[in-house]
Amino acid sequence: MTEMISKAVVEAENASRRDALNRDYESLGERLARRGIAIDSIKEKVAAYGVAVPSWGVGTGGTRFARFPGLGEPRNIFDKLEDCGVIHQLTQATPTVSLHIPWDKVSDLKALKEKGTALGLGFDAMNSNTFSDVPGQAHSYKFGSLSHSDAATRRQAVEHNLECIEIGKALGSKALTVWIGDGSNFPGQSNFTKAFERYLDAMKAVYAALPDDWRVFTEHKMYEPAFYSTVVQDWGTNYLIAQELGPKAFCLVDLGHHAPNVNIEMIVARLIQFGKLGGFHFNDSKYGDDDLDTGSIDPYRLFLVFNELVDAEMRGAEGFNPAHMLDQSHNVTDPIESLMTSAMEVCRAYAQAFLVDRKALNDYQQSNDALMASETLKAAFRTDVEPILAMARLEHGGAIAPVATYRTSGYRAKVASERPAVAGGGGGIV
Ligand code: LRH
Ligand code: MN
Ligand code: MN
Repeated sequence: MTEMISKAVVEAENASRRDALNRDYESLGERLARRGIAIDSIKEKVAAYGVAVPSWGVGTGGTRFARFPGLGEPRNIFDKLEDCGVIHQLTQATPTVSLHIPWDKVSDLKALKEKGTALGLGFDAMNSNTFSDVPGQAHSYKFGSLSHSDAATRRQAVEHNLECIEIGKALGSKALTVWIGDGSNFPGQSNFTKAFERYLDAMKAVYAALPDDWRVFTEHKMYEPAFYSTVVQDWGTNYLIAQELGPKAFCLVDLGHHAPNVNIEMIVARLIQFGKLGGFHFNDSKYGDDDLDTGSIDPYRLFLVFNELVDAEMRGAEGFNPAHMLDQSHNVTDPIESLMTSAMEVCRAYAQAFLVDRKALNDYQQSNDALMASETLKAAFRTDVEPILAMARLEHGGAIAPVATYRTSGYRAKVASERPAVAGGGGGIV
């Protein structure tokens, strides 16, 4: 096992915080016991939980206006995996990485898999990319991909998805996530029905190539890059796709892909009820698909999503097995710090959702006691579960304080001395 951060640094950092953590854990345990909750059982749930890191998240993002790269930007997929290794080592919450092809240039798959194994990392869902062109590509995706009016372009997009499956097979992945940017910018530009028919046909060809133990996740998004209509624009369309394709097809919910004020937790409940929730792209937003850090804007909404997930987990909802992945873009922070913090926010929401007194909630719902039902959720959300998260990390070799430990380790300065500086520049509109 390759540790990216020296064990001595992690241990020294933990030693300075261990006594305080023990006292905090004991005191929280006592308070939870009064509510009939065994703190160790929540800690075990948290320890067993994992969220995948997006390979595209460890580099500094950008906007269409500009990109301001940080120091030590990863040069290739191997550097990205090392950064993911840091995130998992310190948080013990991110055991897998989700790749994006062809953003990730993968040639030596055996070496890649070995590198992952050495870092204690597996490979989560593969992401295809038919929303941008690569040099030398025969057919452009300017006017769409899987729903393109031209059959050869659709075929090329299908082939790309098949290639992603093949790469994933070699790496041990078990799922393909398909998000397309197809849509239109003008009323009349595209025939809604024909475009969706073409998309379904193309996706059927992708679905037919899925190995038996694989799933395909289709990801909807209301708008962008198309600004008038989008082919896979909402969860209704997404549900239709999953139904049309078959039992291995599920809907992926990216938290940033909904109209403002949409009740995302209710969409999650609906998809669970009808056995079509495939997974998540966690992030946060204020205005649109902002890709802000998970839990940084509306942690209560994240908690309400997890309230639905934990409810389904506890009642053993049939076929319930969603994939959990982060999908965010970091413009002003060190991506490693953002991803560690985000993974911990997801764990926090998960732990808090276990604190909901579900029997009381059910009784308040039955008796239409709206205020107490809401207070029951709030009581769980207001509980500071940090000692549970920190203890779970500590007991599995992680850091009590991941960001502080990371800063002490000097990892960023070290990789900055090895990886050449990347020039910034204008974005797509300059
Ligand atoms: C689209 C999206 C999708 C892509 C990723 C880079 O907005 O959420 O998941 O693959 O961003
Ligand atoms: Mn996404
Ligand atoms: Mn997005």
